[in-house]
Amino acid sequence: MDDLFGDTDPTLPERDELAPGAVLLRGRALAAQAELLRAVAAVAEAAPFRHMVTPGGFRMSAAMTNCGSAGWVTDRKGYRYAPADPESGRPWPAIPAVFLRLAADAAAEAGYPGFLPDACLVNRYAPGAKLSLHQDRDEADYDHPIVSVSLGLPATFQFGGPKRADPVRRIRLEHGDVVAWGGPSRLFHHGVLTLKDGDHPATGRARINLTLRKAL
Ligand code: MD3
Ligand code: FE
Repeated sequence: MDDLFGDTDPTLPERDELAPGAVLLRGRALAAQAELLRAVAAVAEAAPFRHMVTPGGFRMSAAMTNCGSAGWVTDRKGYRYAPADPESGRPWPAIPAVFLRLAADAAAEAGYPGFLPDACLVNRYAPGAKLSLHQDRDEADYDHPIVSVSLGLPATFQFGGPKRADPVRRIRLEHGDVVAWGGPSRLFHHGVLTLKDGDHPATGRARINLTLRKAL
């Protein structure tokens, strides 16, 4: 089923160190995919996906929501972690146990034992959406890794270096792939190229990405 769609190419290694500290665990989320997607739907019921605006006034093409004691937000005032959803004024929903379990297991497998995230940004890409090259630096302590989980349509991920002008590699992230980004790679530039159209059995015409973080 997954291979008919091109997920989990058996010729690719299941553990791949992309750069020092960045470990791709192919297919690591497949076993929990149904539970993960149900949990995403429950989070989005409490805190609906929305298109946020950058400080420069651009609407982001990926729709976003959060769970955890803090959620990443952007508006005309800047980028930050906020304890409540600015749309509702209510605290973000709790991080589902299945997210925490997968993040801790994957982080440990990648060499980061004891990872306990307090924030999870959930990105939803429709065909045509992208995420420009950026660094994740709104967190308090860069010694903690970030764990990302990709579900649904495949994406071409761009992975650069510590400087914006560093050369970028292109990496395909598929349904079920989990990556732990820590150590030297924690502050590397990265982005997602414009999502190609497709229809995935698990998500339809969408890609969902979870990024689990220790923000506070
Ligand atoms: C490398 N999300 O939410 S996940 C983001 O696919 C973000 O939605 C992308 O970049 C997405 O900030 C990429 C892979 C990822 C996440 C965090 C990283 C790569 C990273 C942090 C440091 C280095
Ligand atoms: Fe990022």
